[in-house]
Amino acid sequence: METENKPINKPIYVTQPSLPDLQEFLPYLEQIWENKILTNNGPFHKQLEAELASFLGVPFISLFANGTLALVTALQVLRITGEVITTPYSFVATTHSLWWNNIKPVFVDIEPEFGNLDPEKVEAAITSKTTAILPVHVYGNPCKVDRLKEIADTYGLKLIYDAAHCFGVKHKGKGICNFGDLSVLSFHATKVFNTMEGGAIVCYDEATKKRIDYLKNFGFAGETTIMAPGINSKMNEMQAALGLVQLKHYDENIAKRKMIAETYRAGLSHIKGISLMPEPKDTESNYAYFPIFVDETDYGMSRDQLYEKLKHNNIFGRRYFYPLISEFSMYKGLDSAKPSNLHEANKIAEKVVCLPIFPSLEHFSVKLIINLIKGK
Ligand code: T4K
Repeated sequence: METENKPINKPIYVTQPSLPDLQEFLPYLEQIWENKILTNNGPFHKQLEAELASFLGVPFISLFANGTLALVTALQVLRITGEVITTPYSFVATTHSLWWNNIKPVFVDIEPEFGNLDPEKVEAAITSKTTAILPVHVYGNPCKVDRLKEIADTYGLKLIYDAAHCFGVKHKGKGICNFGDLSVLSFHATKVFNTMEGGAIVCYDEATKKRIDYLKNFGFAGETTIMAPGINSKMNEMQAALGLVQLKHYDENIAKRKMIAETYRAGLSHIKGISLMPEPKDTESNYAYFPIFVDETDYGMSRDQLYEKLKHNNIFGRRYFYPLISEFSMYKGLDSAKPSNLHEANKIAEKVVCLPIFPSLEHFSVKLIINLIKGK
């Protein structure tokens, strides 16, 4: 009990990257120094693609320097143009990937339970220019994948999932990246599986995998053929080597995250004015984020007041995702960005705080955070 009230002297951030023991990584570095292959589909890159495809239970995966470039490329590989339906409740990179491809984002509201794009509102936003839907499995909670597929199939639209939050998540007995036409992952430092920076596109056939590989390497399709003005978004050998070591520790890290999530859930479930997202059905989670939602009237303190109180106590939660993407100046002028079109998204963006969750977060810190929220 004593430890639970110990003040926190060092800041605790929303996350802290997991890293393996340096000794475990050094032999990989020695091998890179030895063979002098630093990038361009080197041996560790190939090995990580093979290991990840098997680990995630997906047919093909192409590694990237980061998730944002993977999103930009995913849209290009399917030749997406015109208008794309997407969610405002995400990290800006989701919509920026459309902007970089000169595609008009059309924001559709979210469903309140998990904060994901509401399929029932998608059809009303489809026009003759719509070519694709770009939903996000936000916080790692699966979208309504069957309904979204049904809509995409009916209207002849492509379905590209921003799966940046859901590395390792399983849904309905299979890897979450098996839904849609493509899925895009992020291996950023803040993610459950990190290669410092990194990302990937998951696809289902060899021809698409080849085109993705061309696009991330300037468009080279052989020594003298350029198939499109591709970019340089390749993952390098150091990142890939780190990924190979990180993968060995994935299960133990997720087990630690799960324990933290369970402690939060038990400690925060019955506080008036604080609500939690339910645990998604038919899903093996990765416990990437732990969002809570503050109702000012019932809790007696606004979300921002709680956020500041936590900060004052060295706890640096984050308001993911506030402001909504639709509120940023480059998107605000769009018709679909109007708050009246995005009622649920606006509501939860005003209430959310994501609490610290990462494998090395100590039990006493979790208890202290719970007690601070309880007002003890
Ligand atoms: N789609 C979605 C849905 C995404 O969430 C993201 C990225 C993307 C696409 C794009 O993928 P990438 O291109 O990034 O691969 C962070 C991340 O930078 C971003 O990757 C992530 N989403 C987003 C949700 O969160 P910030 O601005 O909150 O990061 P930052 O630097 O403030 O980090 C948060 C906390 O983590 C820090 O307060 C301290 C801790 N931290 C962070 C870093 C980078 C560390 O302890 N060590 C570190 O190295 O955006």
